[in-house]
Amino acid sequence: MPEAKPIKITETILRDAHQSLIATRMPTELMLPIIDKMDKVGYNSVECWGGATFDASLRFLKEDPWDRLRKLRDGFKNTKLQMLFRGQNILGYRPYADDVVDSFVEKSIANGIDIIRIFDCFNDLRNLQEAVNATNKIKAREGRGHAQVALSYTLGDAYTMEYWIDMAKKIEEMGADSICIKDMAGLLVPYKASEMIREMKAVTKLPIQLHTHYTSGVAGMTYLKAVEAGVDVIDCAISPFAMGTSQPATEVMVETFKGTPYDTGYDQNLLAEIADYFRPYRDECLANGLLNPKVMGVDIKTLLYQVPGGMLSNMVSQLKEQNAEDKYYDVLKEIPKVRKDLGEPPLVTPSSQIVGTQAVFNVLMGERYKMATDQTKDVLRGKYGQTVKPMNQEVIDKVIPGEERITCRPADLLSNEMEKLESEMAEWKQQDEDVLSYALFPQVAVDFFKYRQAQQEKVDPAKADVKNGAYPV
Ligand SMILES: [Mn+2]
Repeated sequence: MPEAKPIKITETILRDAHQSLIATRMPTELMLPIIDKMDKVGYNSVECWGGATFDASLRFLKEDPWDRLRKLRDGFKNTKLQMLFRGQNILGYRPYADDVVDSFVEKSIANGIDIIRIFDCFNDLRNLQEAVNATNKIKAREGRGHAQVALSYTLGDAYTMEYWIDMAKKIEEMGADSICIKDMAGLLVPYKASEMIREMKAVTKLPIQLHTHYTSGVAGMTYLKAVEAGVDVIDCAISPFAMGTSQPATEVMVETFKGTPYDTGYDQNLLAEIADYFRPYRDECLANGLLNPKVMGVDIKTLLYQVPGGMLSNMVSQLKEQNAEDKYYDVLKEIPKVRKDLGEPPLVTPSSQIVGTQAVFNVLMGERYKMATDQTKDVLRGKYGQTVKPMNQEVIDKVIPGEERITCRPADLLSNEMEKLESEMAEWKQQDEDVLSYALFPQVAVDFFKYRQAQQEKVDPAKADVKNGAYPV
């Protein structure tokens, strides 16, 4: 038996679990009553914030995501809080200037985040450096803040074991505190995980965390092999919101390693109480349709098409809108071709949406790239960064003929934005953080600000004369 090495768990119930299963709709008031108990488990961290939680809070729940974060911080006295951060895209869908990245990192930590998991949809490390630097600056100043760099795991000709090992070395060199292998579509199979962790451990001293989804049905076995190979932390979800398109269940992993050198030491009775708390909410979500039993099973197509679940559901709704649901399999076949044309990037926000939408266009228009989205054009221009493989020259010539392409770090060409953003939204500003909400989701944030103001003035926003800025009192 190897020497004792308790495995650590990041609990995802407050972020990825409900993002993956119920479209990120869990409200703050449902989270708060269970925080006390969650705080006693001894989790490595609780993941609770990211792009989708931020967007859904403002858009659908009419909540201030910053306020949620502060409330969670208040409640979690002993547990680290973790967030997901899209590199230079922050929590949004386009590259931002460095001053916005710096400000967002600073405010995230100031409002309660400890660990920032930073990824880029192209694995272009230049797009991660500013966020890592910003985190390290705060860590040096205040002793809080941990920059975790995540590699978006994917399959393809370019993604050899040498590629991943080389990336691990570079992540250590760039000043990160830990590495995450982020397998958003559940593509990492058990023996591959074993090999990858072993080889990474041989080249880096940084702790390695593994994040996967149960979509393809292998996740539990993948964790088992990864733990045996020396992984330090695994991402799990408490059982009522585990499995399917979410993570392996926390209690199952805790039980798996009990009495072994990897024993987490977590209290199963305490975990059972936490599960008891979330189970009625799961039942409620099943009853009202928010939780679709379809996402709870094994979807082996994910291994065939390598398309993350969220991207598939987006695609289906785009086809529905066009009354073209019969084109589903044509689009599925087009996706890997578009991905190749665009330099074979991983499929994760925002590249997943860009590739998916372009594939839908290519099929519906009856001619490939007859129409290209602005985002496809920007990818071809190099504005999202460098892909691991070159992009298709024929497609470049057809979509952006004669245009100059960017080869530098894209944010080097962006001038500071904070001042301009603030001046655009000044009338709504009640806290510095509002400028950042506006930066990420301009329209959605303003709608929320109007709602917030109406609430504060006790006005029914439905009756407000938004157009003329007049509110009946
Ligand atoms: Mn995930």
